[in-house]
Amino acid sequence: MENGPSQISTMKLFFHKSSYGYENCQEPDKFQQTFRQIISTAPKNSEWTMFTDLFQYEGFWYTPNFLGGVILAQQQFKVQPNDIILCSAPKTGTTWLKALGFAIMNRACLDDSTKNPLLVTMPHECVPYLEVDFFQHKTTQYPELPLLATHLPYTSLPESIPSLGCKLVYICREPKDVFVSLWHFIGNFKAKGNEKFPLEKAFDLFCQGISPNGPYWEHVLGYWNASLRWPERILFLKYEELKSEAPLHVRRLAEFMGCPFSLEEEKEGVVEKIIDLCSFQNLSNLEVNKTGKYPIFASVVVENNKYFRKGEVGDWKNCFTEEMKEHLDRITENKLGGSGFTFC
Ligand code: PAP
Repeated sequence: MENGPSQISTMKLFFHKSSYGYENCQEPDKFQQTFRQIISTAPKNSEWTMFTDLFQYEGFWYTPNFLGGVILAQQQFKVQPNDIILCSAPKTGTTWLKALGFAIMNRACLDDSTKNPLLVTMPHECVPYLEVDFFQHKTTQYPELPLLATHLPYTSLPESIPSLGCKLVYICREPKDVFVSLWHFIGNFKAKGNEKFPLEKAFDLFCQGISPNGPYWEHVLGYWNASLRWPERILFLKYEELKSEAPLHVRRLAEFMGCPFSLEEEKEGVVEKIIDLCSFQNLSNLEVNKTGKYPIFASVVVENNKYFRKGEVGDWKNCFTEEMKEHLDRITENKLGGSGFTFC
């Protein structure tokens, strides 16, 4: 299936064709055995007290739920050749990228009515996570949409993704803002003793690379290096650039996804309409995102508004000391220096 504009003109929403379902797990015993074995031997960290323990697998840290999803996805998940995967580390712009990807692909049927999914559905429910939804046999609302998302690092993606040469879009964000966003987000979960998790402790763990799907820098580097090697297959976006030059990057995104804007669409202002539709201002004020809830896992239900906090660049300035700034910048320099990559 091509993802071209001709299909968009059919006025049908795209639906994802991949089958989800633990019931589709061909070898549940194999999965259970591997999962148990990894959990019992993997390095463990119990310091993020509002989460369950984090386990290290293939160099990255996961909660048990996510770890189960990673293993099952690696064992079972088969993408379709034309699927496009939206990749990111947590808190780097995933919700925004999902909204934009979904809007670009379905732009012919996005109006102001309740038929427009983005006005009535949280972006996370429009584009499923391969390591979350597959694992839990959630039925996606859009089963034929050729769009998926993942927080997995490049080196842990299910084999079928690189081998089929699927297109990947990666979004990253400046690490200080990622950390602050993460710290606020985890503050929504009750820490042991009901106290807010101390900023300094969270900072220390993040700097050590111990954070969900961390180390953050290695996550970025994996996709960055892959994007240098396969530029036609991996589009690399930066949150800050998307903020400052949205039209440019939304056009890049549409072109990369195989559905560039036509001259007619350009004249009609479709690019701007998509940007407005997916803006923080618009999405965060929708009823669904103010009052709805997103069940990531059966045991982890998050209010949608927690995914729309401030959406700003540079919020770290409101809670970092000069020493914290220098420390985090030094880590970034040490880890990324020489890679050719710089954050904005
Ligand atoms: P996730 O990994 O848990 O899905 P993710 O969407 O990647 O989170 O990141 C959430 C951040 O994106 C929040 O940043 P903040 O804490 O600094 O405010 C959130 O506000 C921001 N965000 C969500 N939607 C948008 C949007 N439409 N435009 C810009 N930023 C957004």
